[in-house]
Amino acid sequence: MAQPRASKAKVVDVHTHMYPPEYIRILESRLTIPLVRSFPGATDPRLILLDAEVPALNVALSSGPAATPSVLPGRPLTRHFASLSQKLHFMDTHGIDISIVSLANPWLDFLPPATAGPTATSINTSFSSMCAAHPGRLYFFAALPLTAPQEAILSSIAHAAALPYCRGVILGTSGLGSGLDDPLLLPILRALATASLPIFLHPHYGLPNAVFGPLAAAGAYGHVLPLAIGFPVETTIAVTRMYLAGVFDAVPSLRMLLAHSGGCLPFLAGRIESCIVHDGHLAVLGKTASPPRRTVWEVLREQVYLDAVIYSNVGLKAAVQAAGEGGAGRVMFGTDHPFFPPVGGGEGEDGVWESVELNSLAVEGAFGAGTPGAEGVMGGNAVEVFRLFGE
Ligand code: 5CU
Ligand code: ZN
Repeated sequence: MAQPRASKAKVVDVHTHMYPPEYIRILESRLTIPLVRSFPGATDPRLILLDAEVPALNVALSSGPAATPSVLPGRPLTRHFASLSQKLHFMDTHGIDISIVSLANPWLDFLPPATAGPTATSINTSFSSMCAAHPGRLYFFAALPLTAPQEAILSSIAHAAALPYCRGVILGTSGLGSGLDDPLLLPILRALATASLPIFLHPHYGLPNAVFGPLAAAGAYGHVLPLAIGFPVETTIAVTRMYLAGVFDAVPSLRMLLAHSGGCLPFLAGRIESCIVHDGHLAVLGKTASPPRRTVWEVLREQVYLDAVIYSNVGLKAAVQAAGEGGAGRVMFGTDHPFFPPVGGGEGEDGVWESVELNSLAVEGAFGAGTPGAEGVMGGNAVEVFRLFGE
């Protein structure tokens, strides 16, 4: 991909994150994950987010305040995470016309109930101001204070819906603490659907560290298992639980954009559907349901969009097929910036990122460069679905 493009079709990044400076200050003040820590000898402070990074954090902390740990925990907190000018530079470098920016994980999930509401207001207002400073180039998905009482969450939704550049909300899979199939979450999901705010569903919690084994805990496999396997499996389980609990039927106007092309859903939807049909209890419920039970495939095609952050045309084709006839219209390009920078950091971060190229090449590989399908996935679909018409 990269500049300059002959085509006038818009390129839109629907999966791109920032931490506004006030959020970084919260992370700097914390003693448990998520947190930001500086270590002697390291160029950037370290951003430590995931449970899988706790063993390395503990080793680093036990080496003492003056010592450089042999393995630095987490990832560098580069200038890309909080800087708006860096986001715009990244967009320009990669030929991205419009970004729908979202707070990165773990959002406000860890905040005490009393501070979650005001923090959501402050963060969403910051995103709104960033967008207003670059009209037509930036929109955002708002963060919700899910640990706060229900009234505070509902007021936060109303606040977000009234912000002119807000195009949805970003949510993790924990819901109010018991997942997205929790009946107590239904009023929140209904409020989002009524406000026409789609959910961008994004993983964070992954799988328990024990699943990955002792070598992973000792750092031998880096971040590969939690990010490449834990994240997509988390998304798959969360959405399947919603489906099994009937959430999509209870809130039929709810729309969701799933990160990383829906995790394993495009590949596993057939097996999920077959397991339902062959499960005595669910099969009976399905046959007597009125209106008739929609299949997993139908829900995917009616209420779900998928991003194209999958890094290969094999995965991308599966996503497009899972999205059904005309499925290319439900799949949208993203970068996951500022995660996955070029290895080595420094000046390289100002150039073209391999992680972005892999995703744009996957779109070209799946559809052919410059075809209507490719242009839709690269931006046209997002313009329509998220109404990115420049207001
Ligand atoms: O590299 C990572 O850990 C991440 C992350 O935490 N969140 C994300 O969106 N992408 C990559
Ligand atoms: Zn992401």
